[in-house]
Amino acid sequence: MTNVVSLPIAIWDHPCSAADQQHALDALEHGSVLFFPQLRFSMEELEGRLLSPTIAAKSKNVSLDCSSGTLRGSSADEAELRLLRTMMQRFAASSGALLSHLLPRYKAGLVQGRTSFRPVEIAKRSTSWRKDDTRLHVDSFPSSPVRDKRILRVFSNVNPHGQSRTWRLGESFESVARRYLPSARRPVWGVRQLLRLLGITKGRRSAYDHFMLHMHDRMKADLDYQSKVDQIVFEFHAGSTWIAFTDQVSHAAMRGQYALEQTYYLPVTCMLDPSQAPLRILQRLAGRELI
Ligand SMILES: O=C(O)CCC(=O)C(=O)O
Ligand SMILES: [Fe+2]
Repeated sequence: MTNVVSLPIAIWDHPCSAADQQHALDALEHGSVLFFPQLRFSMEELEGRLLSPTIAAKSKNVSLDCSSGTLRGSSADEAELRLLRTMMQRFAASSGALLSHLLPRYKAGLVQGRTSFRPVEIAKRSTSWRKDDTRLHVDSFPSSPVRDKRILRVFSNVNPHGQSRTWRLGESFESVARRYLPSARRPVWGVRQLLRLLGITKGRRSAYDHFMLHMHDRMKADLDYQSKVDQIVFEFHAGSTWIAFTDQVSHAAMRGQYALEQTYYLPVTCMLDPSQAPLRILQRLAGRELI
């Protein structure tokens, strides 16, 4: 079962003890969620006007590509867009500072992905079952293959009314894999090359990506599994932060409004113990390379 491991860190850009670093690395790589009950992301007074679901056009979140400054998914006016960009860049920088102090081992390999702001109440969103994050799943994105990389995400609940963000956390990655891998078909020859040529995937979808998508979909489609599998409910209170390898941790976001999230990609080879990576676990179970 997925554990939640708390750490008493309260400042984003502050040295961490060697003991905290070791504890954090170990917990994350073994599939726990790292929880920082006292690590609040503070918003400036002016940024209060961003706390409205209408900031996010029709999508569930606004996303920022920090390298180009491109914001997607917002219908805000110019002044609000500037505020939004500044706030999200500040969150991206804060999450980067936290990771560099807490997980220095990863520093050389981490690649920054998108930053997202999630101003819409999860429980009120309507989506297809495949995009429904209220169902337990491991992260895998159809258009963004990761191949030999992990997905590491930093979340912060910035709800101004004291509302928690409620997640369910399910069984270990290996248990999920043992359950759903046997029913997976091998990728059909040529299809992955075609997806890439047509620009449907950004880069080549590896066999690993193919099996991860299969698991993501089968978990979400299996309502019996959703209700019966061993799981816990965890409330991330307003003003708290958490980190997880979301390609490994079985998670579902049930309720909550106003969160920030920063995605990072980490090469499996940068892990202290790469044998814990979903890629290596699936390769072991499949008895072959999946890259
Ligand atoms: O917004 C959240 O709290 C998490 C949703 C989710 O499953 C994800 O972003 O992977
Ligand atoms: Fe997810």
